[in-house]
Amino acid sequence: MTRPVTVPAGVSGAGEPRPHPAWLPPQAWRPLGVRRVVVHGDGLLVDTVFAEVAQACAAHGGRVDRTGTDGASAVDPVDLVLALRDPGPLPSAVPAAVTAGPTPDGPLGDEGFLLTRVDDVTVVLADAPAGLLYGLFHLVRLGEAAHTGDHPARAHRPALRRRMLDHWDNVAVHPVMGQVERGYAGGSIFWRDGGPRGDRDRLRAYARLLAACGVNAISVNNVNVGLTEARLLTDRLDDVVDLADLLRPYGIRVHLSVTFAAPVVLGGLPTADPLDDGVRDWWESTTRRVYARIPDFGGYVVKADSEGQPGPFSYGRDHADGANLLAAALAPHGAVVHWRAFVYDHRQDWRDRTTDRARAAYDHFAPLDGRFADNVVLQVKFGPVDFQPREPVSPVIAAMPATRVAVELQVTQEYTGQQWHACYLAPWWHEVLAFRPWGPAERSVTDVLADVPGPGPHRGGDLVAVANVGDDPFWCGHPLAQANLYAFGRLAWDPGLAADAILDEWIDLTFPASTVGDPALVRETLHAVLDDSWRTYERYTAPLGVGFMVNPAGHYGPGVDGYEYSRWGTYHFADRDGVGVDRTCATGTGFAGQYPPPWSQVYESLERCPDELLLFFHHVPYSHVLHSGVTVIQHIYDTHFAGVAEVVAMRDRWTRLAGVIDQAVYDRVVERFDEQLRCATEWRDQVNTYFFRKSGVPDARGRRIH
Ligand code: GCW
Repeated sequence: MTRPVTVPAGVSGAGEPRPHPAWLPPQAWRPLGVRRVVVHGDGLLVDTVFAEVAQACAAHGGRVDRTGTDGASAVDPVDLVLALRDPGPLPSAVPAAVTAGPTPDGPLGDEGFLLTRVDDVTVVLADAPAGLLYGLFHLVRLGEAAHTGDHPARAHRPALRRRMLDHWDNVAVHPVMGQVERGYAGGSIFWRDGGPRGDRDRLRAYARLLAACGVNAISVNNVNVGLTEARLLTDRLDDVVDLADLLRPYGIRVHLSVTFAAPVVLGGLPTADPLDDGVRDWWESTTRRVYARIPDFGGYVVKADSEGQPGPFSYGRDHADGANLLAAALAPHGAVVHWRAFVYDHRQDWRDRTTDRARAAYDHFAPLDGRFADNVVLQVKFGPVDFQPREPVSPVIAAMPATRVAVELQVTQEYTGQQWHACYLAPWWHEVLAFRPWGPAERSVTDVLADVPGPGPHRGGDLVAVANVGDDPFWCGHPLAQANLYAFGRLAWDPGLAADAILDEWIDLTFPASTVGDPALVRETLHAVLDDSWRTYERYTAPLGVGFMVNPAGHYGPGVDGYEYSRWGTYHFADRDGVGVDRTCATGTGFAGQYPPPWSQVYESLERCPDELLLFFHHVPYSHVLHSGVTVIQHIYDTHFAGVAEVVAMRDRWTRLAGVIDQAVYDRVVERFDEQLRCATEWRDQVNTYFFRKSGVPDARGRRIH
């Protein structure tokens, strides 16, 4: 049973180091905590709101009361009201002007809230407890501004209904991938050495941080499901119940990654064939048992027929058969299955030029559009290959108008510096979400996910990301990687937010002015370091969208030919004359033709293809002149020298914060910058030398190439 929450007071469980407060330090609560506050309404999440306000007031000298059913309270006068509109009368402290006015732009829904300020009273109204919780965190974000001047009534609602993090955390330590697959922040916050980790304070603190940026769903185990993890669905369900209880007070629903072979490996059935009645019954009864324990369980995440995971192909069935099987078991409970579209041949022969991994998701799934049940969410990686620092947006998003789609981002920095490199990813995600698959006058990716009407059917969907959190004291290894987690939640709530505005929010919360020596310098430095850091990373790594020049052992650092003769389908085809993958319809793999016009034509055309994606779509000679006016080979040299110079500048900028911010944060970032510079230099030298040796073309500016 879930009890009302005890707000984490900053002290962690026995023997555990206290984690960094991230974007909820006590000082961020001060503007709210000095007020006279009334909380009105019932329910678990209203209890959370009350507990949060009470803690803030206890710390900062304010007062809070909860109204009775008659709307009366002991606090009078009142500066702030947080109230559910239903049931019963609103607290008398709500100014008449607020109650009289209509809600701007329609109903508030399950998670929305209305914020206004008149007659010196700030009012947050919601129709459901989650709305009140999000309203509370919005006040924290606004700080003092929430309590000054007049605010015309404004409704706030999330653009996307599910804002979800997938943890690739293993219960049992995997011999190769460890406790967290592609995790760069220590161990798992959920699991340790085969069982629950048991740090309940940290989990509560995590739930709270996530709610404060808008996340409302978590999958708690890796999509590669081992035998131990499979059992979370059955005899290890208690562990999941426990997590659900901890996360629920912050409006977060738990999801599980399950293995498609569960009926065989857990149920002892001879088959997992999706059309078999026994298999269907097994999933239905197993799912019923989950709901008996976790009534608000979110659903399943499935990686099937992918990188060795079992799936419907083994039974001659397709992925609509597979996904619909689980969807049918979940439908009576109002839940969804996130079915991943990351299906490709991971045993490709590098000699085979007819197979193109980029094509695979579309080839598998586009023909199935219209066959998926309403509660299937097809989870598509944002790009066609694999979370590279630069890829075109996946054509699958536009190809499946009759299917719900979730776009999957990667907050964990598998291919973007593994939380040793400062790489603020919000500008990149913003670009992905703003992409208009049908051309500039048509809907964007956000519109597709948010269910904005357009021509043809449309179903709406989710934004999902692979989490970057572990048991590290700074949560993310790199303290500045916290900004990525925060930005993911905020973009999922409001994909229209600008990356630099999100960074400002994060700076204000994480480094409150009262806690740092020189707030203006902190802001200026963090912007200087982070605003362009993704592009800097791109500059010193694989050029012009070609991707996958990483070291195959761990995906960190350069390995230009590391994947060139492998089975993974990620090649750059560099030779003495040129580099890049011909994905045109005219002479290549035809991938460009998977886009609707105008993008199919833009990408097909050597002249029109954007520079940053040139080598993703075309194989060109080193002498090819880019739109920027320089040749491909000179671009490679220039960007690699520039990228490293930028890292030097970032590192130098950071040192200005010595003595200005928290010493531990400062030191950890210094350590990370030293490594980023070492690694970026290695990237520069290996990439430049590689292409100099291949092409024989010297650097026009005569810089040192080894
Ligand atoms: O990017 C790749 C990773 C794998 C991961 C896979 C996936 C969980 O290298 O570690 O497996 O993607 O998304 O399933």
